[in-house]
Amino acid sequence: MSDPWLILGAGSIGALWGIRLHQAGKTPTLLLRPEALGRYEGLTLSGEGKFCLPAVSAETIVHPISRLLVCCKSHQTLSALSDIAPHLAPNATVVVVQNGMGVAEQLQKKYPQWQLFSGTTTNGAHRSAPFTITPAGRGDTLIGSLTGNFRQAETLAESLSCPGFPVNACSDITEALWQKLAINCAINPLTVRYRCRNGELLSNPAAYRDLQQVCEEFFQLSVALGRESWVENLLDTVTEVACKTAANRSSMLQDVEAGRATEIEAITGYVCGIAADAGIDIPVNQTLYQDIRQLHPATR
Ligand code: KPL
Repeated sequence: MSDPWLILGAGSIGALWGIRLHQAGKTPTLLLRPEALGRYEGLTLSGEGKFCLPAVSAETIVHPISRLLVCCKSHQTLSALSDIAPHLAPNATVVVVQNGMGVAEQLQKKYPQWQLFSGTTTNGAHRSAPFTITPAGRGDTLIGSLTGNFRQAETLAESLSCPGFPVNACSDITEALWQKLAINCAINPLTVRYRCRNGELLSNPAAYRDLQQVCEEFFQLSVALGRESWVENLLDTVTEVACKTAANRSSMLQDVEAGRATEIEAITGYVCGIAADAGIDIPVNQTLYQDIRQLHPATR
């Protein structure tokens, strides 16, 4: 039998996933910082109660970690992993599921010995207090290998899949990540600009004009990269997601409202970097990038 998963990042997605795995009898363990471990008394899921998943901190781990599911925010990942890297087995399996792009590639360069997988989820949840979450709509989760090992991704998807949190393997995870990046690029920064829920981006004419422009710029960039087939009908896709998640506050708006750093670097910042390298002008995205990174000094 394979080793159970350690989950790094007990935010909304990490906690929800952990609870669903725990309910399915897959015995995940939370990996917390020592100060968080001191406060931890179980995870609470609104409407369902308390779940006492085991939790450890890296310092107290006896055996090297062989399977790590990383659900922390993109801007926290590199430093969190450099703290725990000495506790990982040399060929550990590491699955990184978060918004944005770019972090997994950096991890791959820094830790070539790990078996690295990347993932994306449309499962919704928000954290109302530490270790307390509310689910906000069921979605799909895809994981895949950045180096294309589909068989291994299938095995991992099966072990991470559970009722209430289905996981599938994806043969081209870069395409799936690019599609989710397009959605986050359109919705997240604009919900911050207009301080609104996702659905209001469709009913506010100024916000909707911006949404159209962000999508058009993202599409033009995709054309320049030969990825246009990945984001055909982007505005329709974004409109559908904004409708389905109409009542949600985007994760970026939640971060801004809570005074936390946002994922703007891994979302719009990543796209602006790619556009600059390709010599493509994306002014609406550029302005959003500058505006949002100024909101929280730690983002810079
Ligand atoms: O992924 C999201 C987020 O808020 O980060 C969307 C899809 C925009 C849903 O809120």
